[in-house]
Amino acid sequence: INVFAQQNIRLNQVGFYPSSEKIAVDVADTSGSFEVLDKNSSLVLKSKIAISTRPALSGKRTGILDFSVLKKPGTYTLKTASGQSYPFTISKDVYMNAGKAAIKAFYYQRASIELTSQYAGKWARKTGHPDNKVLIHSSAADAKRPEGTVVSASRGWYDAGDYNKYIVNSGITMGTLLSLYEDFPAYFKHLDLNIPESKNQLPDILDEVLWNLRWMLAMQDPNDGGVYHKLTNAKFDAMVMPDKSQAEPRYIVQKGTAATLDFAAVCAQAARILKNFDKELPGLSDSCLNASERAWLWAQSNRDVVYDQDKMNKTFQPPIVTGAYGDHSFSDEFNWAAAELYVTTKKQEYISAINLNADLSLPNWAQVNMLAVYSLLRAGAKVKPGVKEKFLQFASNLIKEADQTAYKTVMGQTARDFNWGSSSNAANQGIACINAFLISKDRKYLAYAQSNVDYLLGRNGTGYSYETGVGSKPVMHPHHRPSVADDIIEPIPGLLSGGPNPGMQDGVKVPSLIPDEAFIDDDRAYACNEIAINWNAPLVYLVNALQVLQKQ
Ligand code: 9MR
Repeated sequence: INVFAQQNIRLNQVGFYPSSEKIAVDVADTSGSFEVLDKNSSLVLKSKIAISTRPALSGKRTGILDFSVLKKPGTYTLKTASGQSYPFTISKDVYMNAGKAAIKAFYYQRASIELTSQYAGKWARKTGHPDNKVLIHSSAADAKRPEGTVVSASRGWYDAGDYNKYIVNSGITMGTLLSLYEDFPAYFKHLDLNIPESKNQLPDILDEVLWNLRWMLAMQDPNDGGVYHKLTNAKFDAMVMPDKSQAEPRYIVQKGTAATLDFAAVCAQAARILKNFDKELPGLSDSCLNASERAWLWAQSNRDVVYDQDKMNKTFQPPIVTGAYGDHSFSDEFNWAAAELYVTTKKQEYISAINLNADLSLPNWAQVNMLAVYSLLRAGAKVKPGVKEKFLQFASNLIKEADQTAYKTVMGQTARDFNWGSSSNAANQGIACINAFLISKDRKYLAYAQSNVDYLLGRNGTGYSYETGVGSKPVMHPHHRPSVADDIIEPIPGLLSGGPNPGMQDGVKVPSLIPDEAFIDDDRAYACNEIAINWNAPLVYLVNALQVLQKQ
């Protein structure tokens, strides 16, 4: 098979549910017909290629192949004048593996634990970063915890391709995973991820989340309730395995308003979920709520403590030059923390603290209003009048021109979708569609959510599946220290590459500056091919939610 011709047909390289919409895109053919062949190469369907309503960001139109009428489970390929596609499957459990792998990726990101072959297979590795003796950095020092105080803050997930642990980015990540659990608890009751805790009474996804929650709890200053911004090396490590970078001292830096409120939100949400597991985890739910309310109080009297790393480095030693996650506006973090605290405690003071008058936008590490919206919607339409209507308006805008685009996806309606971590925009758009479906029961939103799964797994401007280990042409060289340093050909599976970003902030030249094609599968290219927990979490949500909903 001619691999170049295979790549002309862009499609979800995993496949489709029997009932879902089935679209592929031919970037070389815009007319004529296409064939669907079964695994014996027998013709099962022949139909016309339609030309896309709008050109792609490249300026070219594409051919749209719609074979939604095909519902019979099996393995197939598509054939056009320009080539033959990778094989794909139609089955009722089609995203089971992709969904589980994306959650399991968090296990591979665990700090402070050895990954044994029983759970990690060929990606077994030694313990990295025990983090039981980290130092209070000068920026975080006070009378009770002077500079150099030794603190234990073990566990947690590595943020991304690097080995540092950042509260702000953990916040949105945890909120997304906990929301997935809250939206579909029955599905997770028996989902086995083959992690060390799989045999206990807790759903595996919660066991995984607990690994990070316990670290987060250790990042709260016990003396005043404020939460430190991050636990980090002074500089990024070389591309080495976790156990090889442990000689570097690790620091806990300055407290901040964003970190404290994100922490408050996560702990409040965790508190209400863990209440159902008080027998298995005595007291943890109460501890979480207590931690959350103390954090909230700290933020009430520290409403505007920015984490400005450059400014910090002018005063404090040693300079810290790892990821900044420096947010400057906190109204959204106040909203999110207040919403989670309200849903958990039903105390009036929290609902009164929520102000969602600003325009809604998709969530990212610096903008978390939408996480407040999701939790308020889940709690019921009456909780905050107007929020439901406002969100449905947002959702209907979000999908407005998706059908006209060259790839027929919600993703990529504008070039602005392609910034650092663009794959997470696709996944978060998909989550918004899922939420729109959950509250409206309008199935068109499921089809739009599906369109972005298709985007992530191959129906896109590069032809890559952005989830490692999934599909026929997955990314193979993500900027991810263990995947680079472990001498194993395949990267760790289930990780989401950041995706196209013409910014080239890493200095690595991408082959094209067309926004949706500005990508290179190169492990030096951290601005387009790193992985990160806040990108993986929405992938986890989207793929697993569809797995639940499309079966119904
Ligand atoms: O995802 C972050 C992106 O929005 C920022 O533009 C970028 C530059 O500040 O940083 C990204 O986050 C990185 C973090 O700072 C350090 N760990 C790796 C993260 C993903 O690249």
